[in-house]
Amino acid sequence: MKSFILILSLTLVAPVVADAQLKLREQNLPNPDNEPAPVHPVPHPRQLKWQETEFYAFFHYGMNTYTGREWGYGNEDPRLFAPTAQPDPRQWLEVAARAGMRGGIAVVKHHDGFCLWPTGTTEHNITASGNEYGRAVNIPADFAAAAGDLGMKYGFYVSPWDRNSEYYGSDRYVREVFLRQCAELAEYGDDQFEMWFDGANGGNGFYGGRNDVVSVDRNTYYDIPNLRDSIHRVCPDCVMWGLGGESRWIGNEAGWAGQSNWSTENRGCAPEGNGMYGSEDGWIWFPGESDAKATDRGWFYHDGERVLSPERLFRMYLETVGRNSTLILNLPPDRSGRLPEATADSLAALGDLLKSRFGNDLALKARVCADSERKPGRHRNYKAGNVTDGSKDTYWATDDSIEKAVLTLSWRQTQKVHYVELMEYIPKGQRVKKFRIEVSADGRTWERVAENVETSTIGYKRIIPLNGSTSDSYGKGYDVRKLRVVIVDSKACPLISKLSVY
Ligand code: FUL
Repeated sequence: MKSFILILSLTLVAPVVADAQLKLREQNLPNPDNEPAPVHPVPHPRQLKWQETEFYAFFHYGMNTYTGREWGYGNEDPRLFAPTAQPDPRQWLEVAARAGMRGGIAVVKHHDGFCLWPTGTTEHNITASGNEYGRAVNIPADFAAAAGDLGMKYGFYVSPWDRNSEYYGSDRYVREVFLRQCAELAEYGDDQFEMWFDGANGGNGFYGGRNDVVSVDRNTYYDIPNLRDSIHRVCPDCVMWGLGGESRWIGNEAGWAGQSNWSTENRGCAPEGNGMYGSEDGWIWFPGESDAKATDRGWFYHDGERVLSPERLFRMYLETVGRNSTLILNLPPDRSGRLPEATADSLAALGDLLKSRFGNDLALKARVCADSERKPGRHRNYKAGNVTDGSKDTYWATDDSIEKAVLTLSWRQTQKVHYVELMEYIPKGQRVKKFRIEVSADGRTWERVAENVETSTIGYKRIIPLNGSTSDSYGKGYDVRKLRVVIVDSKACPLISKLSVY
């Protein structure tokens, strides 16, 4: 009887002990999830969130809207700012949302120095404007409130260059005007996603009546490191664009990024240079943003301007968002403080195009497999199926030694396909250097597609038109039973978080 009780208790206790031992061993393992090592540099979490914004609007509205200029001199009478109706930032953002955008940046001070909020830093602001509509508006407040209601991201453009301020060029301007203006703007919401600092700096201007030419070294003059730290204390997710050093100018204003485009760079704060392409061996994470106009004249509204066609805007989307850049598309409100109807219509049609072309992911009904899968860890696996599971936190990976690999989708029935979209798991760095896409109509023989496209980098997102053209019409598409992505070269084992087919 005694030995029976002993055996029984040993049988009950043994699994508990074994489990505890296993847990202890796991805790001591250096990498229980078998996670791949990062390839540096990697994004800051705020840059990651920012890259996820992808497509957002720019709204150039202010004194220039009423003078017909692009760069005001700084001597404009504040009374010239006289909206013909109550400016309506909510309508601006509604138009953006309809186009499929996830947020917007409102210009609240351009180079002319006129501030669209009641600032304590200068009298050159809306409280001195020409009518009740002008005096009643507070663009940062109204814009932030509308964004909150519509569930959109928001931020502000504040020009460092100020052609109105008498102090421009001295320390006093930086301390008492510019940094304070940024601080005031930060108070309009701690969830801002971007602050935009233009590269245009110094030159001639009114400067409080001095009518002078002032030049500054924009890399040192504005005390950017201090500004960045201070803003981040209040708005932790606010990426400081351009001069701010957290995301870079794409190097043109025509709405395109390089086909090969690294989110890594070697430069510090200077926003120009290798903007379109980034640098493969870059030592900072400095992802590109492409600023482009949706209209055919300036950044600000001009009589007689025309909005670009939805197809042209769709092409811009493919050549920016589809090439590892964000797209900030400018929509200029007119003198009533609203976006003209033609702009709203074209943008709505763009939204429809994006939905009809990218609304039905055919990869979701495909069988997914890979020629190689990384060994799973205790809480994480690296299966091929992770590329279609809808989660941005999972990914397909290979073992460390494998930098060439093939991901294949197969369908029971023939599918009509036009685009392939790929996303790398960038929290661990941008890796892929070369890949190709092949399709099979019969499930046995393979044909390479988009051969004229540089299928080099992927990054946060890459969209490949299978007919190789971003500018042509949508085309007839390809009939396929199977499709494969062949990763040919990568800085380290590739990590793919999403593969979509449209
Ligand atoms: C430029 C500015 O000088 C333009 O006026 C505009 O604001 C554009 C987005 O950036 O550098």
